[in-house]
Amino acid sequence: MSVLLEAVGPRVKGYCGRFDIPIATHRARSKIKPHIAGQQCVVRHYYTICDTQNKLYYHSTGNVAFWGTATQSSTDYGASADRAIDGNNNADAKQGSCSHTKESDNPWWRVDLKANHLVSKVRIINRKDCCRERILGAEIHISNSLENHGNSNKLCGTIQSVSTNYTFDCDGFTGRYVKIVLPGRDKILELCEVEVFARKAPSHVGSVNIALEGMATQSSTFRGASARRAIDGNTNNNWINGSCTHTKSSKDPWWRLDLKGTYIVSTVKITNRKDCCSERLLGAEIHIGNSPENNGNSNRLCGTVRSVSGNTMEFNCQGLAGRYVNVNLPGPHKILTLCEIEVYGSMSN
Ligand SMILES: [Ca+2]
Ligand SMILES: [Ca+2]
Repeated sequence: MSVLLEAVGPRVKGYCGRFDIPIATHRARSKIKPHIAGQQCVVRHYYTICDTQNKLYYHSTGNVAFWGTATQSSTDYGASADRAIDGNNNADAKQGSCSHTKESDNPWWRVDLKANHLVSKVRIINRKDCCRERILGAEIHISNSLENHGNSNKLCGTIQSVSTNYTFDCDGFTGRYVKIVLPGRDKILELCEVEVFARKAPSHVGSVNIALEGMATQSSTFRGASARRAIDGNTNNNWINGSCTHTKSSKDPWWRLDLKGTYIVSTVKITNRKDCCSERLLGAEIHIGNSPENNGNSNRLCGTVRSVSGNTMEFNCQGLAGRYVNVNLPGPHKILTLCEIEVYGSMSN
């Protein structure tokens, strides 16, 4: 089988055309060198490969799971984890291209993408010759570390119906590991293929407060206490000093920061008002994403204010990506006051 290659971008030199590579075995790795930063190529059939100086390289915009390493909690019938990333979508388990754990509690499967990636979609091919319902309840987690066995990470989705394949929109998630967990007793996890569509994230996550460069708005403004005050670089949290925002008392008030580009956010810090009324912020939610829908309040949730004090609170957003950072306060008759919002992250390129 051959794969049609086509190159874009000025950095790609050399031959690009129709290559005969052993995709028939779907394990061409030994012949293909890993990603080179800055190189841009596109390819059909999920394989993103380009040739320079007689070496094949790929650019991680396609199915990057294919280039990862897979592992699982246990293996039965020799159906190893890497069968789910062999590039072969054959869903008849007897054909030898599906993974299979032993019957066990909370079985899992995981692919290591070898670097932090900005994930857009995860596609899962289920077994179809039998046992399709076994996959029900499986969860897709994306994380950048294996701390706490990779379970303290972000949930992209849960399989809730019996089908032959599933596509999950994981836009806004970044991570190196994609893990599929099947919670429950005496479960068997079988995956015929897992495809992860993603591109490589910058290796360095900034330590600069990017909020300062953004533009702030809010649902309403009380007595001139504008949205801008939460990004004026001043964490003074005494209202009288004029560096805290204040909406009118209203239903679901919100504050939004427009970063004017997509950033991968590691941390958001909120400085609450201290001279009074700290409890008003209870239940406030931080959302991050690219959608302006619902004023940005429907983007992915980074965290919720569960306890308040007059001090600065820190939220780990674990690499959620987006242009908008929102703080909204669900409920009737609410007042949203923020003395400072700091956002730490990097441009996603
Ligand atoms: Ca397979
Ligand atoms: Ca301020």
